[in-house]
Amino acid sequence: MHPTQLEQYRRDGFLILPDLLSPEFVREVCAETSRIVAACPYGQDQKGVCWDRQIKEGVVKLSEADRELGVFKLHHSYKHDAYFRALLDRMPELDLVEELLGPDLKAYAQQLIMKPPHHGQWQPYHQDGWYFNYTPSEGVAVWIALDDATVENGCLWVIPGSHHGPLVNHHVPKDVNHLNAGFLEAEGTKRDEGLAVPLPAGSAVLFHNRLFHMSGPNKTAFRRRALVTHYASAQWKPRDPSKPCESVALRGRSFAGCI
Ligand SMILES: O=C(O)CCC(=O)C(=O)O
Repeated sequence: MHPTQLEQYRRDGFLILPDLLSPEFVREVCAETSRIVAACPYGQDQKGVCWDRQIKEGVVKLSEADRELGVFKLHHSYKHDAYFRALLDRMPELDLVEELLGPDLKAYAQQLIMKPPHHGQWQPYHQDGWYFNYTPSEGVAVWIALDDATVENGCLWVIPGSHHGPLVNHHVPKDVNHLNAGFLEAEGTKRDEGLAVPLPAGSAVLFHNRLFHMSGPNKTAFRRRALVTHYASAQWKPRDPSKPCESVALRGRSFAGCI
């Protein structure tokens, strides 16, 4: 990592990584995603395939040809699928992440987030560290656009520098219908603040896990997909040892009593 990139990451809490994935790599990940969704019964959450709440509640009905547009997330597909497990070791950001987190590196989460055309939901401002059962909250996410991500189709928004503050409480927003499970809003954030991070397919944003970030609704006729991998140090401890704490060792050592 260039010293100016490191300085920028420390100051702003995020860093743009242009052209991180080649167009071939992007196509491959999208094809593997289609394979997984095709094997999942319509509207039934299974093996990490999470259907949009509007599909499950029948608010939106899709034809068989469009079924893939009803899934909003593949969650931890590495647990269920050899391709996605192997993908964790192939991610091109690993060297950069190792520079930030040290040589004992774990993947803490793997998500493929899809915002369907027209009905793709808004995801409120949140801090990923609030969801994650490890301390210190110094983890890193790498969010890679698999389609061109624009303001219109729901790109990421960030509040630069917000990672300098602590983790705050999150709650279910009361004024939003059909929000997907787990979409919480960080207290004290305003919905009209922040900086949009539009990215062409294959480019990425790396960000700190206390950075407030959100994504808007998809108002276009085209979906917006992103591959997000979250990283932590194998030396960190579970925040609540009584709760499950799953992670995958990628590099270096593992430690007893740690994540
Ligand atoms: O891709 C999105 O729409 C939101 C992603 C996000 O907030 C996250 O990965 O924590």
